[in-house]
Amino acid sequence: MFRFLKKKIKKAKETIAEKAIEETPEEVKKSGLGISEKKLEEFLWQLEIDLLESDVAMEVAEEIKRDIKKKLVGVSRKEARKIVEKAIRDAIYRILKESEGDFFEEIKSKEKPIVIMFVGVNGSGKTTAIAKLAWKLKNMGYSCIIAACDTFRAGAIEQLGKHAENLGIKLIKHDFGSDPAAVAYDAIEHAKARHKDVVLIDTAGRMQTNINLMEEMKKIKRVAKPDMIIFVGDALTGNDAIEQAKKFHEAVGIDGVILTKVDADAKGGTALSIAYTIKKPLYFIGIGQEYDKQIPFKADWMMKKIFGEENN
Ligand SMILES: Nc1nc2c(ncn2[C@@H]2O[C@H](COP(=O)(O)OP(=O)(O)O)[C@@H](O)[C@H]2O)c(=O)[nH]1
Ligand SMILES: [Mg+2]
Repeated sequence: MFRFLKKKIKKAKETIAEKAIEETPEEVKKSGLGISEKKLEEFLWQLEIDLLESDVAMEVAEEIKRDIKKKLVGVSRKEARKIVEKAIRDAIYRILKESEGDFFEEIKSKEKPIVIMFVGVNGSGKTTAIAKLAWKLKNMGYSCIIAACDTFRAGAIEQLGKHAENLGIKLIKHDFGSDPAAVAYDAIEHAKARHKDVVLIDTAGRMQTNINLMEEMKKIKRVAKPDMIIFVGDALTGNDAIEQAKKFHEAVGIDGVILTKVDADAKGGTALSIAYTIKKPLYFIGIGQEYDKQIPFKADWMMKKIFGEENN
C-alpha cells in the first residue's frame, strides 16, 4: 500500500535536507539562512511532480508545497536540517486530518429510518461497500434494509441478493430494468412499517458523464430524501476518482466518501486527496473483499503507512 507516495516523500525529505541546503549559495548561507528561496522552489517543484505521479490531486500537491515553503523559507541552516521532515509531515498530516470523519457518530443523531444512498461509477465498489457497511451496522445492533436500485446492470440485483442472504438482511427489489426510484420508495416504506433503523440504497453506475445517470440519481434523491449520500470511488483510478467525486457532488451533493481497493493501491495519492478536494470526509476505506475489510479512515493510520519503517 502507498509504496509510491512513501518513496517520493522519503526522497523529498532527503533532497531538501541535504541538497537544497548544500546547494544554497555561500552568500545566502553567510547571511545565516539555511535554504535560499530559489533552491527551495526547485526542490519543491520536484516534490510536486512526484506527488502528482503518485495520484495526488493538483490542488492538494500545491497546498502541501505552499505549506512546506512557508515553514522552510528564511530558517537558519541548523534549524532547516531539523525541521525539513517535520515541515513535510505537518503539511501532509493537516490534509489527512481534515479528511477524517466519524460516520457512526454522524448517523447517531438522525431520525430513523436513516436513509443512505450510495453513488459512483460502475465497478467502483458500491455494492461491496454497502454489504460491508450493512455487516458492520448489523454487528452494532442496527437493523438494516438494502434497496436494489441498480436495475440497470445485468446481475446487479442477484449480486446484492447474495450479500443480503449471507448477511441475513432484507433486500427490497423490483425487476431488472424497472424504475430505481420506485425501489427506493418501497424500501423506505418497508423500513417505516417494520421500524427498521437504516436503509442502504445501492444505485447503478455507468459513467459520471452520462446525463441520464445523473438525472436518475437526482430522481432517486428526490424520492428517497436520503439523510446522507456517500460517493464510492476506486483508489486505483487516481484522479478519475476525484473528478467523479466532483461531478457527483455537483449533481446531487455528497456528504462523504468511501474509497475502495486501497489494499491494491501502490500510489496513495487518491486517499490523500479525495476528501480534501471536495471538502467532505473520507469515512471508510476498503482494504479487501471480505465484509470486515472496510475500516474508518484515520490520519494516523495513513501517516504510519507513508512515514513508517515497515515495508508494505
Ligand atoms: N481488492 C479489493 N476489491 C474490492 C474492494 N471493493 C470492491 N472490490 C471489488 O471490486 C469489484 C467491483 O465491486 P462492486 O461492488 O460490484 O462495484 P459496483 O459496480 O460499484 O457496485 C468487485 O469484484 C469487488 O469484489 C476492495 O476494497 N478491495
Ligand atoms: Mg453494484
